[in-house]
Amino acid sequence: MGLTIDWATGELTGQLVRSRVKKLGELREVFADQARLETMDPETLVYRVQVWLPEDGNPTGLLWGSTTIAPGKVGDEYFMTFGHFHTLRERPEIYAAIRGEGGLILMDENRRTWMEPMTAGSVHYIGAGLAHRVVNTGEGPLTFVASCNTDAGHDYESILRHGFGARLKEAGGRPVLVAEESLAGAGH
Ligand code: S6P
Ligand code: ZN
Repeated sequence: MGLTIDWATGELTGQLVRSRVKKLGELREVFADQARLETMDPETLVYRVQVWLPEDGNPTGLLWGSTTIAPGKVGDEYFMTFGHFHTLRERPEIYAAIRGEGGLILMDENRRTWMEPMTAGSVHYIGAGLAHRVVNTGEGPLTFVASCNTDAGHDYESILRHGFGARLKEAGGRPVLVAEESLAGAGH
């Protein structure tokens, strides 16, 4: 089908592959430390997404994607994806990490939030109705592949408004999932 993946880097090649990048300036709302963000270059590349979409006209076809998140932090919060629910909440997704170290943050509609560690070879089933975001806690790039139905859609608006229920931050040299409630209590 004219699509290849380089398993070392996650790079997709093929005529139907579309690529997009997210820079720090487009992710202002998702990081907690706004003062620190102001001191950083908004052109900093945080992640790159490649998606292959089939052309079979099947409304519930399957897409194949690859995302690479650069290493980095805004203050003590690691670089991460924007995160989203699927517009069609019943649509699940599968992620599989191919390099790097990090965490998949999952959140249900009641804002209950938890994390699954990601490392080369870990496979993650994102059940229906769960918001998902990936965080790079390592020294190098974190890459994962993804597949879900092409009609799933992205609901970024809910994340923009309410965020996730917890953040992955560095504390004492290691990643710690910190509940937003306690952040609010601390005056953030
Ligand atoms: C699509 C899938 C991924 C993400 C990508 C970037 O359903 O979950 O391809 O789009 O990892 O994340 P985000 O939150 O910016 O779409
Ligand atoms: Zn998704």
